[in-house]
Amino acid sequence: MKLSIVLSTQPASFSALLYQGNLAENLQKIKRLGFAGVELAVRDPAKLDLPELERMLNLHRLQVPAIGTGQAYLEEGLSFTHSESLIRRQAMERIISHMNLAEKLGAVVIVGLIRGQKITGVGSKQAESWLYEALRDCAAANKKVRLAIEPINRYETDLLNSVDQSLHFLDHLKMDTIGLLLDTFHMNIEERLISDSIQAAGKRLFHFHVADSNRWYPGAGHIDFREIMQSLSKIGYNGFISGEFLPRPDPETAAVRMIQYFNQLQRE
Ligand code: LER
Ligand code: MN
Repeated sequence: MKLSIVLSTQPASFSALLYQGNLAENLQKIKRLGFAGVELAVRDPAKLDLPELERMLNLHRLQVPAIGTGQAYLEEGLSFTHSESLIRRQAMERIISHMNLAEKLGAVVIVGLIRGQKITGVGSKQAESWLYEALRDCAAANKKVRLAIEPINRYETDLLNSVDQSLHFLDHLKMDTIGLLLDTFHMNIEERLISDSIQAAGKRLFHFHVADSNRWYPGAGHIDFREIMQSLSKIGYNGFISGEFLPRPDPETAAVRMIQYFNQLQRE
Protein backbone atom coordinates (compact mmCIF):
# COMPACT_ATOMS: atom_id res chain seq x y z
CA MET A 1 0.00 0.00 0.00
CA LYS A 2 1.39 3.36 -1.08
CA LEU A 3 0.45 6.41 0.98
CA SER A 4 0.42 10.02 -0.15
CA ILE A 5 -0.79 13.30 1.28
CA VAL A 6 -2.20 16.43 -0.34
CA LEU A 7 0.07 19.47 -0.56
CA SER A 8 -1.09 22.74 -2.06
CA THR A 9 1.69 24.33 -4.12
CA GLN A 10 0.30 27.77 -3.17
CA PRO A 11 -1.59 29.24 -0.18
CA ALA A 12 -5.23 28.02 -0.40
CA SER A 13 -8.65 28.68 1.13
CA PHE A 14 -9.64 24.97 0.89
CA SER A 15 -9.51 23.66 4.47
CA ALA A 16 -9.06 19.87 4.08
CA LEU A 17 -5.34 19.90 3.55
CA LEU A 18 -2.40 19.67 5.89
CA TYR A 19 0.27 21.40 3.87
CA GLN A 20 0.30 24.58 1.78
CA GLY A 21 2.77 27.19 0.61
CA ASN A 22 6.51 26.66 1.33
CA LEU A 23 7.10 23.81 -1.07
CA ALA A 24 10.68 22.91 -0.14
CA GLU A 25 9.98 22.71 3.59
CA ASN A 26 6.73 20.78 3.16
CA LEU A 27 8.16 18.21 0.74
CA GLN A 28 10.96 17.54 3.20
CA LYS A 29 8.46 17.09 6.08
CA ILE A 30 6.26 14.78 3.99
CA LYS A 31 9.20 12.58 3.07
CA ARG A 32 10.46 12.50 6.67
CA LEU A 33 7.05 11.35 7.91
CA GLY A 34 7.28 8.32 5.61
CA PHE A 35 4.94 9.09 2.71
CA ALA A 36 5.89 7.60 -0.66
CA GLY A 37 3.97 10.21 -2.60
CA VAL A 38 2.62 13.73 -2.58
CA GLU A 39 -0.60 14.78 -4.29
CA LEU A 40 -0.19 18.33 -5.58
CA ALA A 41 -3.11 20.78 -5.47
CA VAL A 42 -2.20 23.27 -8.18
CA ARG A 43 -4.30 26.36 -8.92
CA ASP A 44 -2.39 27.34 -12.06
CA PRO A 45 0.49 25.26 -13.48
CA ALA A 46 1.84 28.38 -15.26
CA LYS A 47 2.76 29.79 -11.83
CA LEU A 48 4.93 26.77 -10.92
CA ASP A 49 8.69 26.58 -11.20
CA LEU A 50 8.64 23.11 -12.76
CA PRO A 51 12.40 22.42 -12.93
CA GLU A 52 12.72 23.34 -9.24
CA LEU A 53 9.69 21.21 -8.32
CA GLU A 54 11.10 18.23 -10.23
CA ARG A 55 14.46 18.72 -8.55
CA MET A 56 12.87 18.61 -5.09
CA LEU A 57 10.67 15.60 -5.95
CA ASN A 58 13.76 13.72 -7.17
CA LEU A 59 15.78 14.76 -4.16
CA HIS A 60 13.17 13.33 -1.78
CA ARG A 61 12.22 10.48 -4.13
CA LEU A 62 8.53 11.39 -3.87
CA GLN A 63 6.04 10.26 -6.52
CA VAL A 64 3.10 12.44 -7.58
CA PRO A 65 0.04 10.22 -8.00
CA ALA A 66 -2.42 13.03 -8.73
CA ILE A 67 -2.82 16.73 -9.45
CA GLY A 68 -5.78 18.46 -7.76
CA THR A 69 -7.46 21.30 -9.66
CA GLY A 70 -10.25 22.55 -7.35
CA GLN A 71 -8.53 25.81 -6.51
CA ALA A 72 -9.02 27.07 -10.07
CA TYR A 73 -12.73 26.90 -9.21
CA LEU A 74 -12.60 28.02 -5.57
CA GLU A 75 -10.17 30.91 -6.05
CA GLU A 76 -10.83 31.94 -9.68
CA GLY A 77 -14.36 30.71 -10.42
CA LEU A 78 -13.38 28.63 -13.48
CA SER A 79 -15.81 25.83 -14.27
CA PHE A 80 -16.91 23.54 -17.10
CA THR A 81 -20.56 24.48 -16.55
CA HIS A 82 -20.34 28.26 -16.13
CA SER A 83 -23.04 30.16 -18.02
CA GLU A 84 -20.36 32.22 -19.86
CA SER A 85 -18.61 30.41 -22.68
CA LEU A 86 -15.38 32.34 -22.09
CA ILE A 87 -15.12 30.97 -18.52
CA ARG A 88 -15.91 27.45 -19.72
CA ARG A 89 -13.15 27.75 -22.30
CA GLN A 90 -10.69 29.07 -19.71
CA ALA A 91 -11.56 26.12 -17.44
CA MET A 92 -10.79 23.71 -20.28
CA GLU A 93 -7.51 25.42 -21.12
CA ARG A 94 -6.55 25.29 -17.45
CA ILE A 95 -7.28 21.57 -17.17
CA ILE A 96 -5.29 20.90 -20.34
CA SER A 97 -2.35 22.74 -18.74
CA HIS A 98 -2.82 20.57 -15.61
CA MET A 99 -2.72 17.53 -17.92
CA ASN A 100 0.53 18.67 -19.51
CA LEU A 101 2.03 19.04 -16.03
CA ALA A 102 0.64 15.63 -15.02
CA GLU A 103 2.20 14.04 -18.09
CA LYS A 104 5.65 15.19 -16.91
CA LEU A 105 5.05 13.95 -13.37
CA GLY A 106 3.25 10.68 -14.20
CA ALA A 107 0.09 11.79 -12.36
CA VAL A 108 -3.67 11.64 -12.96
CA VAL A 109 -5.63 14.90 -13.10
CA ILE A 110 -8.56 15.29 -10.73
CA VAL A 111 -11.87 16.70 -11.94
CA GLY A 112 -13.53 17.74 -8.70
CA LEU A 113 -15.21 21.08 -8.09
CA ILE A 114 -14.01 22.50 -11.42
CA ARG A 115 -16.89 20.65 -13.08
CA GLY A 116 -19.17 23.32 -11.55
CA GLN A 117 -22.82 23.08 -10.56
CA LYS A 118 -26.24 22.92 -12.17
CA ILE A 119 -27.55 25.94 -10.27
CA THR A 120 -25.91 28.69 -12.29
CA GLY A 121 -29.05 29.65 -14.18
CA VAL A 122 -28.71 26.80 -16.67
CA GLY A 123 -30.81 23.63 -16.84
CA SER A 124 -29.36 20.35 -15.61
CA LYS A 125 -29.36 18.84 -19.12
CA GLN A 126 -27.33 21.81 -20.38
CA ALA A 127 -24.84 21.56 -17.47
CA GLU A 128 -24.39 17.83 -18.08
CA SER A 129 -23.80 18.32 -21.77
CA TRP A 130 -21.25 21.11 -21.18
CA LEU A 131 -19.45 18.84 -18.73
CA TYR A 132 -19.58 15.96 -21.20
CA GLU A 133 -18.12 18.07 -24.03
CA ALA A 134 -15.41 19.61 -21.84
CA LEU A 135 -14.24 16.21 -20.60
CA ARG A 136 -14.21 14.71 -24.09
CA ASP A 137 -12.26 17.69 -25.45
CA CYS A 138 -9.73 17.60 -22.59
CA ALA A 139 -9.25 13.84 -22.98
CA ALA A 140 -8.79 14.28 -26.74
CA ALA A 141 -6.26 17.10 -26.21
CA ASN A 142 -3.90 14.84 -24.25
CA LYS A 143 -4.45 11.12 -24.69
CA LYS A 144 -1.53 10.17 -22.44
CA VAL A 145 -2.98 11.53 -19.21
CA ARG A 146 -5.86 10.05 -17.24
CA LEU A 147 -8.65 12.20 -15.79
CA ALA A 148 -10.34 11.17 -12.55
CA ILE A 149 -13.85 12.48 -11.86
CA GLU A 150 -14.54 12.72 -8.14
CA PRO A 151 -18.12 12.16 -6.94
CA ILE A 152 -18.55 15.00 -4.41
CA ASN A 153 -21.21 15.24 -1.70
CA ARG A 154 -24.44 17.20 -2.19
CA TYR A 155 -23.39 20.07 0.10
CA GLU A 156 -20.55 21.05 -2.25
CA THR A 157 -22.07 20.48 -5.71
CA ASP A 158 -25.25 19.19 -7.31
CA LEU A 159 -23.50 17.59 -10.29
CA LEU A 160 -22.35 13.95 -9.85
CA ASN A 161 -22.68 13.24 -6.12
CA SER A 162 -22.73 9.45 -6.10
CA VAL A 163 -20.59 6.69 -7.56
CA ASP A 164 -23.58 5.32 -9.44
CA GLN A 165 -24.32 8.66 -11.15
CA SER A 166 -20.64 9.03 -12.01
CA LEU A 167 -20.35 5.52 -13.46
CA HIS A 168 -23.40 6.19 -15.56
CA PHE A 169 -21.74 9.37 -16.82
CA LEU A 170 -18.56 7.40 -17.65
CA ASP A 171 -20.63 4.85 -19.58
CA HIS A 172 -21.96 7.71 -21.63
CA LEU A 173 -18.48 9.23 -22.18
CA LYS A 174 -16.90 5.94 -23.28
CA MET A 175 -13.32 7.16 -22.89
CA ASP A 176 -10.74 4.80 -21.38
CA THR A 177 -8.64 7.66 -20.06
CA ILE A 178 -11.49 9.01 -17.92
CA GLY A 179 -12.24 7.21 -14.65
CA LEU A 180 -13.00 7.93 -11.00
CA LEU A 181 -11.41 9.28 -7.87
CA LEU A 182 -13.32 8.05 -4.83
CA ASP A 183 -13.12 9.93 -1.52
CA THR A 184 -14.25 8.21 1.69
CA PHE A 185 -15.55 11.50 3.16
CA HIS A 186 -17.97 12.02 0.25
CA MET A 187 -18.85 8.32 0.02
CA ASN A 188 -19.78 8.27 3.70
CA ILE A 189 -22.44 10.90 2.92
CA GLU A 190 -23.68 9.66 -0.46
CA GLU A 191 -23.24 5.86 -0.72
CA ARG A 192 -25.48 3.13 0.66
CA LEU A 193 -22.50 0.82 1.20
CA ILE A 194 -19.00 2.13 0.54
CA SER A 195 -17.66 -1.36 -0.25
CA ASP A 196 -20.33 -2.00 -2.89
CA SER A 197 -19.50 1.31 -4.54
CA ILE A 198 -15.79 0.48 -4.64
CA GLN A 199 -16.65 -2.89 -6.22
CA ALA A 200 -18.86 -1.15 -8.77
CA ALA A 201 -16.03 1.23 -9.72
CA GLY A 202 -13.59 -1.70 -10.19
CA LYS A 203 -10.95 -1.00 -12.82
CA ARG A 204 -12.37 2.46 -13.41
CA LEU A 205 -10.96 3.58 -10.06
CA PHE A 206 -7.90 5.75 -10.83
CA HIS A 207 -7.20 7.37 -7.44
CA PHE A 208 -8.39 7.24 -3.82
CA HIS A 209 -8.82 9.94 -1.13
CA VAL A 210 -9.12 9.13 2.55
CA ALA A 211 -10.59 11.18 5.39
CA ASP A 212 -12.78 9.97 8.22
CA SER A 213 -16.50 10.77 8.67
CA ASN A 214 -15.66 14.09 10.37
CA ARG A 215 -13.01 14.86 7.72
CA TRP A 216 -10.29 14.34 10.30
CA TYR A 217 -7.47 11.82 9.68
CA PRO A 218 -8.52 8.15 9.15
CA GLY A 219 -9.16 6.55 12.54
CA ALA A 220 -10.60 9.75 14.05
CA GLY A 221 -14.23 9.02 13.07
CA HIS A 222 -16.50 6.07 12.38
CA ILE A 223 -15.66 4.95 8.83
CA ASP A 224 -14.69 1.25 8.56
CA PHE A 225 -11.31 1.51 6.81
CA ARG A 226 -10.57 -2.18 7.37
CA GLU A 227 -13.48 -3.09 5.12
CA ILE A 228 -12.52 -0.38 2.62
CA MET A 229 -8.97 -1.71 2.31
CA GLN A 230 -10.35 -5.20 1.73
CA SER A 231 -12.62 -3.89 -1.03
CA LEU A 232 -9.72 -2.04 -2.68
CA SER A 233 -7.67 -5.20 -2.61
CA LYS A 234 -10.55 -7.25 -4.07
CA ILE A 235 -10.75 -4.96 -7.13
CA GLY A 236 -6.95 -5.12 -7.50
CA TYR A 237 -6.46 -1.40 -6.82
CA ASN A 238 -2.73 -0.76 -6.61
CA GLY A 239 -2.67 3.05 -6.74
CA PHE A 240 -2.07 5.49 -3.90
CA ILE A 241 -4.18 6.01 -0.77
CA SER A 242 -4.06 9.78 -0.51
CA GLY A 243 -4.83 11.71 2.67
CA GLU A 244 -7.08 14.73 2.18
CA PHE A 245 -8.32 15.86 5.58
CA LEU A 246 -8.42 18.72 8.07
CA PRO A 247 -5.17 19.73 9.79
CA ARG A 248 -6.57 18.78 13.23
CA PRO A 249 -5.49 18.74 15.96
CA ASP A 250 -2.45 19.97 13.98
CA PRO A 251 -0.93 18.98 10.60
CA GLU A 252 1.95 16.93 12.03
CA THR A 253 -0.22 14.87 14.41
CA ALA A 254 -2.85 14.25 11.72
CA ALA A 255 -0.23 13.05 9.20
CA VAL A 256 1.52 10.79 11.72
CA ARG A 257 -1.80 9.28 12.83
CA MET A 258 -2.71 8.48 9.21
CA ILE A 259 0.55 6.62 8.67
CA GLN A 260 0.30 4.76 11.99
CA TYR A 261 -3.30 3.80 11.35
CA PHE A 262 -2.69 2.33 7.88
CA ASN A 263 0.47 0.54 9.04
CA GLN A 264 -1.56 -1.04 11.82
CA LEU A 265 -4.33 -2.09 9.39
CA GLN A 266 -1.71 -3.69 7.17
CA ARG A 267 -0.22 -5.69 10.04
CA GLU A 268 -3.59 -7.16 11.08
C1 LER B 1 -11.45 17.50 -3.36
O1 LER B 1 -10.73 16.32 -3.59
C2 LER B 1 -12.63 17.25 -2.52
O2 LER B 1 -12.76 16.20 -1.94
C3 LER B 1 -13.67 18.26 -2.42
O3 LER B 1 -14.29 18.21 -1.17
C4 LER B 1 -13.21 19.65 -2.73
O4 LER B 1 -14.01 20.57 -2.08
MN1 MN C 1 -11.37 14.55 -2.28
